[in-house]
Amino acid sequence: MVNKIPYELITLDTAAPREAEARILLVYTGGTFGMGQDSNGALVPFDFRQLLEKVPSLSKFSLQVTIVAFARPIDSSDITPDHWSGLANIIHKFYHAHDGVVILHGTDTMAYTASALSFVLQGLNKPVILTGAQLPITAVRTDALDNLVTALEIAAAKNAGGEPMVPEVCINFNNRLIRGNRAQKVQSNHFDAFKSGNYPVLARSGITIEYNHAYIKTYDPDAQLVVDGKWCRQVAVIKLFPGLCMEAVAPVLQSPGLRGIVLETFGAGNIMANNWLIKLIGEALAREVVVLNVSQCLGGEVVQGRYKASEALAKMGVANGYDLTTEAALTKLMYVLGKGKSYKNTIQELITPISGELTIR
Ligand code: ASN
Repeated sequence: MVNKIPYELITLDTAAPREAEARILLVYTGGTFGMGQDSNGALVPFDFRQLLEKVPSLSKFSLQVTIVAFARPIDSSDITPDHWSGLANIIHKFYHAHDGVVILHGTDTMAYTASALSFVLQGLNKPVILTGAQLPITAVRTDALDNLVTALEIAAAKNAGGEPMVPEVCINFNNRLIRGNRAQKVQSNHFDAFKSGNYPVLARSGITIEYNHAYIKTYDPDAQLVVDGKWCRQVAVIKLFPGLCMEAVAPVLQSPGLRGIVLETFGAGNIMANNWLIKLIGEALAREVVVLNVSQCLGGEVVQGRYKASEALAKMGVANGYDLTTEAALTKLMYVLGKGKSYKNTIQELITPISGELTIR
């Protein structure tokens, strides 16, 4: 991967002159979290050199924090696969010298980035915790402080044997720790922005942080971090709805460069018994376009063949997306197609869990 994002490096030692209990890499990408008001009251990115001033409680931690702040912080609507690669490269570069990573990211596309990182960071055995905020750090009622402080504590947490408590990519938000590739943004107004419809919460933070150990990825001391992703961008999402017309989807399904489609179906994977749509999907499959079936429901899974309305998809060779979120399905499709494997192997890899993103019952 070649993607490099210009950034500023800032170090913060809240433990000095003692030795820090943990070394954390804190990557600031942008989003609402880091906004401050300029003299005219306009929201502008806040200067991370002032982090300790804005969050004095950080000095109670015994941490050595390396801050990598994007030179040009972005709203997460502007995140691209190049940023996923850039983030993965930054994590790889600083990995060995740190115990955990916290990424400050806008909430709008955080679930996509968390999913993408969970695939591209193969052999990860340290925490990578994404967080952000619904209100800027400078706002009186901000959720930024709680989210950041808890994310740092989780990224630094070790069990009695000295192993990282959560060696995987997660989102920490509003006192809940969620597996990154199971998360979806469900709220744009309230603090409770993320949900995981198909996988239990990995930790809840209240007076203490209670970890749900049975559902957290097991630590592998021998794992070696490898970052090797290329993203295939010739993909699309088609969301079914009653009344969907051929003029709207035919140009997508017939597009010559198309390599993959995430088909957001009804309920347990159902589609209308519509000849033109089934025919178009069949023609795309014949051109070796991968079609991955996920449900529009927040909870539950696709079971192709449970209803008559999904039988045709199974017979045609549409891949069963089980309980994948659309965010995880799309980023997985981009990641797996990017490897350039055969059609058969690509489909096999898509329906096999890579980092806990789907459950096969
Ligand atoms: N538009 C912002 C972003 O995703 C929203 C937020 O961070 N709360 O960058």
